[in-house]
Formats: sequence, C-alpha cells, structure tokens
Amino acid sequence: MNSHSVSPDSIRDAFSKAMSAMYQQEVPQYGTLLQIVCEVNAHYLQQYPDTFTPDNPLAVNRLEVERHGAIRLGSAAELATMRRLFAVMGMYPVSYYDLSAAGVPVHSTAFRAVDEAALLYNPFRVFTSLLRLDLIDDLSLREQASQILAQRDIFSPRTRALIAVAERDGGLTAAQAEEFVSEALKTFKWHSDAQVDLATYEALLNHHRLIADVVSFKGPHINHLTPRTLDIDRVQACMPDYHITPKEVIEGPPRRQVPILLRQTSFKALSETITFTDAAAGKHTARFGEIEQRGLALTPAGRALYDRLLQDDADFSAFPDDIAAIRQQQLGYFRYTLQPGATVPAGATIAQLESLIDTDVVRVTPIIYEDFLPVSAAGIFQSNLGSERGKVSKGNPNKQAFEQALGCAVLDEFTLYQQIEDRSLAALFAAR
Ligand code: OOG
Ligand code: NI
Repeated sequence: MNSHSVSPDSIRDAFSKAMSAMYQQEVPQYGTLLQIVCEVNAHYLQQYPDTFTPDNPLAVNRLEVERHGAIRLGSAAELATMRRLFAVMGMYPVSYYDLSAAGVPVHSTAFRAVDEAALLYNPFRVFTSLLRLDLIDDLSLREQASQILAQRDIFSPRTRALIAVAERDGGLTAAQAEEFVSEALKTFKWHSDAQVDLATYEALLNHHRLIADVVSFKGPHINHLTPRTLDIDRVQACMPDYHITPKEVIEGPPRRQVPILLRQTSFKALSETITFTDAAAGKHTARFGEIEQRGLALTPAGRALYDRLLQDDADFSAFPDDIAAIRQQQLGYFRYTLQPGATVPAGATIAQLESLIDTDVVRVTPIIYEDFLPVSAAGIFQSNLGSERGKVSKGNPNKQAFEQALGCAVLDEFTLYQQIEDRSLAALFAAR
C-alpha cells in the first residue's frame, strides 16, 4: 500500500453498503425483509441483553452490517477478473463447493475477508458460482451458450483500469476507491433487457433455468443479499404478515442452545418482466432475499458428524449441545480470552488452560462460522430455480478446473479457523 491508499476493508465496507442500497431499490421486498430482521433482532437483544459482551463492541456493530450476496458467472475469464476485483476489497476465495451433486450445474467459492480484524470491520462476502457448461450434454446448446458468453464483457473499462491501478500501486487513493465502488457496482446491476432473443432464452431455460439466468443477460446481477438475524425461526414466521412468501424449510441445522454453522431461509424469487433482443416480452425469476443465522465454526470432526447426521434423517440429537461437551470432543473452534479484570498467573502455560477456564480466569467464546454449506446452498438454488435435475451430470466435482479458472488455489476454511483459535491462545499466554 502506498501512503495515500485507503484500506481494502473500507472499500469493502463502502461497496457492501452501496450494494445494499442498490438492491433495496431494485427489489423492494428486500427492504421489507431488512426491516423485519431489524425488529426481530432488537426484540431478541431486549430478551437476551447478554448476547454481545460489552468488551467486544464490534460484535454488535457486525450485526447491522453483516450481509452476503451471490452471483453466477459464465466463464473462466469472468471468474479470474472477479477474483482480482474482490482482492481490491480484501476479499479472497475460501473453500470449493460442488453443487453438481445436487443437480445444479455450477461450482463455487466464497470471496471473503480472512483475518479477524478484517472480518470484524465488515464481514461482507459473495458466494460466487461458475456455470459448468461441461455438465450440459446437449453439445449444440453448450456451443451456443459459450459463444454468447464470449461476446459479453461484464466489467466496465474503468473497472478494469482501476483494478490494474490497485495492483500496480498496492492500493487505491480515496478518490479512486470511491470511483471503484460505483464502477464495480455496475457489474452487479440488474438488466431487464436480455442479450438473447426469446427463442434462445426458451431453449436455455428448457435445459436448465440456471443456464438461462447466466447466459441471457449482460452481467451477473446480484441475485440476493442476506442480512444476519439472531432468531431465524421468528423471521421465517413473520414473513407472511408482511406479504412475503418464505421458502418452505429453513436450511441447515435445527434450532439449538449452541447454534452451529449456518441456518438460512429465503423468500421466493420475484417474477420480473424482461425484454428480448427481438422485442418480445417475457418473465424471468431469479432474484430473491435471504436471511442467515450463524453459529459455531466446526472442526473437521464436528463437520463430519454434522454431515453424517444430516444424511441420517437430519436427526441432530447426537450432536452435543453445550459448549463444554463440544470442546471436550473437539467438535468446534473457540476463542480464548481473559475474563474482565483477570490475569494469567506468572509461569502458567497452556497445560493449565482447563483449570484457568474452571477458575474463571479464561473465557471461552465460539468462533463464528463465516462460510457456506453446499447442501443448504443447493436448497436455496432449488427453491428459487425449480428443481429440474434430469439433464445435468451429477456428482462431478472438479476443484482443479475451478482453481485453474480462478487463477489460484482456494483457501482452506479449517486452517483459517484454527489460526484464529491458535492466535487467541498465543496472545493469552504471551500477555502475562
Ligand atoms: C447461490 C445460492 C447459495 C447460500 O447462501 O447458500 C447461497 C445462488 O443462488 O446463486 O447464496
Ligand atoms: Ni445466500
């Protein structure tokens, strides 16, 4: 970063706020959803005033800003440039998600902030999917789709120029950052004019609704944004009172004492009027609103248990539901900090951790899950796209091809959580 650069975190923060304002204008129901979430959260915090501890005020701040969005890209080149665009905002690809297992012809990653300070500043992330034309068995349709995609440029020339400036100078000045936010936002904007004629749209749609959504438009419109709620069951129950139709079930684990991973639900996608290149008018459904409730990040062992229980009729009674048991069985990641006013006795080492916890010197708090769940993501896709499945080759992960398109390897989520836990322990025993 040169001395005039603004921090990538502040660019991400400005971008997520600009995106939210744009989406509220484009999809008024999303504004209503934000209002419901805000009321439910306020009510919850009244009932449970200890939810956020006073010595961590940023945790409360996160509640208001926390959102994720999702886009679907059409080509390797688009994904590679998108990686560079997100890097300007301090967002890096974490995890590989194979959605083909659920009959959705995409594979995905999440661009997000990775270190703790950046996550606290603004945790905005974008679930980014790449269409897999290799899973479409109709060869002529595959060819037609890739030809249409090859003709579009989803980034404005100015966006491309500013990405190059950020890479060259190691950052952007305040004025460049402001321009970057408004230019980059154009890529995510909705276009009601399609770039194909009606017949082409219908051919794509007949194969898979998702293919029509990616190929028919000028750009990868943001297809939903997601505020964070503290009580997802209540928001789900409230939606019909506000004339919003929720999807039938909440994805992810059930309601628990110790929330784990991620629970999500959405409202059904809008049916929107679009015009085709031959002037015909039609309807397209793609854009919706979603809410999420996040809980404890699980270790590989915890995640394996979750995945097994999800398969076994989603009966989660075998997953321990108190922090002590989850820690003992090493199923989750935790942050270890000093209790207010306490000090670690001189000479204490990590070997005394358990007794320091028992004697209220060290406090244990769950590290929040920042990523996504492929089975839940597939459920969200399907509730908004319909669940046509027959024509897509299933269960065909190809992480290598994804990373090649991306231009780098995706980061491993477990390593990132382990680092946060390890650093909290190191700080505790170094602070004496
Ligand atoms: C992405 C769906 C996945 C989530 O929250 O799991 C997702 C999409 O519909 O493009 O956003
Ligand atoms: Ni989502």
